Amino acid sequence: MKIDVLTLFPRMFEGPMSESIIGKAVDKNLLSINVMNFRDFSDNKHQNVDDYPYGGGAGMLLKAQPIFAAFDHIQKQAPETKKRVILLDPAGKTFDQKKAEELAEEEHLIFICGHYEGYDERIRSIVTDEISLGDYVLTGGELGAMVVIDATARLLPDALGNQESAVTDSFSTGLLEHPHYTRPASYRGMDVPEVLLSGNHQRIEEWREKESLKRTYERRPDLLDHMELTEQQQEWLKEIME
Ligand code: 4GS
Repeated sequence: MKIDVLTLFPRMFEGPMSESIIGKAVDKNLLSINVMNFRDFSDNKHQNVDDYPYGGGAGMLLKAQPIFAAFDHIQKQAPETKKRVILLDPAGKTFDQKKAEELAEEEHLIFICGHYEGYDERIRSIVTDEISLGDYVLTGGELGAMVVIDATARLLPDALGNQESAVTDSFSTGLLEHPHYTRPASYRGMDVPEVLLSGNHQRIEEWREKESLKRTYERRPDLLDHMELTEQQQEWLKEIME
């Protein structure tokens, strides 16, 4: 997968995009990330990238010109690839695992990170996806882009080592994860549930599934609304609710 990022603060990406799983995915050539300062594409002698809003009002807006010029440059470098152009914006659709799975199928992603009050509306004409991180205000789109890249890139084939698994993750199963324990069996008076020490794999699996369901019901009942539960799960859920 190829990723281009348009930002005014390229250094923000240095750490997060070179460490851990994402760093390894880059090293393994599963992923290449090119971070560009779109100020370099300004046609203005002061390299301005923002301007006052028509009609007046508070704050500055990101100009269309530097973004279009940077986009043209990318288009020229890779004319053949199908591109998704992602704008980080609070007005976008809230990012979720389903979106990460969808983006992980793509060949080429371009992220546009704004700073300022907003974007010249015409920028949206090259955008395919508007994504919001959530209902809060950030200083810019950079952290949002990094979150989307992180969640997406770890889903690329071979990005995760044997130590991690995308299959049992919360949200890919539809349920939150069951409680986990590691050694010792007793710590500060808190004991590991007996079933996990029993060696009975069928009982363990059943306990985990039930705990998963229980945790989801208690903490994120909204997740259950969109799920097809098996007969067994429906039975357990009834038990849990009583
Ligand atoms: C978000 C968000 C955001 C909006 C950027 C005000 C600076 C700021 N971007 N998800 N101007 N939430 N952007 O708050 O993506």
